[in-house]
Amino acid sequence: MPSATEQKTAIRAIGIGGGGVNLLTAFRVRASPEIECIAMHSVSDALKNSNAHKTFLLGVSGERISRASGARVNAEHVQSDLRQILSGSQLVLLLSAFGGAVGTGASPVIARTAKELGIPTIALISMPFNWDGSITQAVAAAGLELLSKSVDLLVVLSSDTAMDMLGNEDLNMDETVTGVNEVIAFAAAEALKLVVAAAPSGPGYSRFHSTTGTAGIALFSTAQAGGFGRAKIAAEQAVVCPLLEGVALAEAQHALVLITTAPGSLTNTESKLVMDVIRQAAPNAQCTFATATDPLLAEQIRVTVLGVGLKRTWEPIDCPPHSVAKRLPDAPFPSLAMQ
Ligand SMILES: Nc1nc2c(ncn2[C@@H]2O[C@H](COP(=O)(O)OP(=O)(O)OP(=O)(O)O)[C@@H](O)[C@H]2O)c(=O)[nH]1
Ligand SMILES: [Mg+2]
Repeated sequence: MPSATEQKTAIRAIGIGGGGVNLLTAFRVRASPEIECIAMHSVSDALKNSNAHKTFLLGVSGERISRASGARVNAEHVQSDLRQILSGSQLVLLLSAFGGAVGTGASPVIARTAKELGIPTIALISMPFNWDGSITQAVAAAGLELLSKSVDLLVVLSSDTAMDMLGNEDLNMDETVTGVNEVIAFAAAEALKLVVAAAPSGPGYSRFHSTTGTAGIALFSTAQAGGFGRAKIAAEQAVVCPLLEGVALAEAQHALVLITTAPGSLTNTESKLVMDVIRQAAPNAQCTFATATDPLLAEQIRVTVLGVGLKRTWEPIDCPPHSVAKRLPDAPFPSLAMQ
């Protein structure tokens, strides 16, 4: 059982499924050491090389499952253990790559368990690469739909957009996915920092819920600039470069903004300039801003935006019942399954 102090401060980051465990590995390296990282998978081998503080087997058999529905049932079987792991958390961050079985199936169960315990929950989900095909995309979209019912903030990122951001077409597949995971892990750490800074009293996260009872999805965007006019340049880049295509900040109901500079370097004129740009880009949004410092930024400024309450639909397709089961486990990144 956590102590009273731990109960008050515990933030838990949970990586679920193969991609989720990889994302958590990249996240832990850059996250604050007080955050407890827990890797979850239904296959024991997939947890062996995780750098998480704790690992948890999502199911009783430790064997591979081929469909999200099976992974969901497995997670339901261990729900009382999940409750124990989650209880006492002040905030939970779920990390997963959707489109497969474990992450897509189990994440909604974990989110629902957190919700039943009254714990504010953020999920940061990467959508499949385009090369994974439309069935995988549809599986991911169905998972998002379910997940959105239980989380307070659902940040969706495109793996392809993250790959484009790497800007290097000569990387091999492993290097590409490692790079993509670093981009996504950076986004996760930054989004968490932003939510904690912008809603310091914690449970105010529920204000992100719309009248439909769900938070919609949130877009993540960030940009950095230095030199003359740095604040305006960074803000203007941040509003046009979300890590998800098909959504626009203009539609956001809330905009959370984090401005980070080296200590003592941010001027009030710069804060105003940044927020002017954000307000213009998201005219209907309620804007909240927070500041943070990072000595490593030197003369640079970073502007990070979460546009909350967006609608994004993914093409519905008829998913043949057996085609998902036939998908090769962990294709196309076999070597990453062990990371
Ligand atoms: N961004 C990112 N995506 C990944 C990674 N590994 C796999 N994916 C993609 O994420 C989707 C789901 O894959 P996994 O996370 O391995 O799926 P899973 O939840 O472990 O479920 P199964 O492998 O089907 O048991 C697929 O579309 C993969 O292409 C990763 O390390 N990072
Ligand atoms: Mg997998």
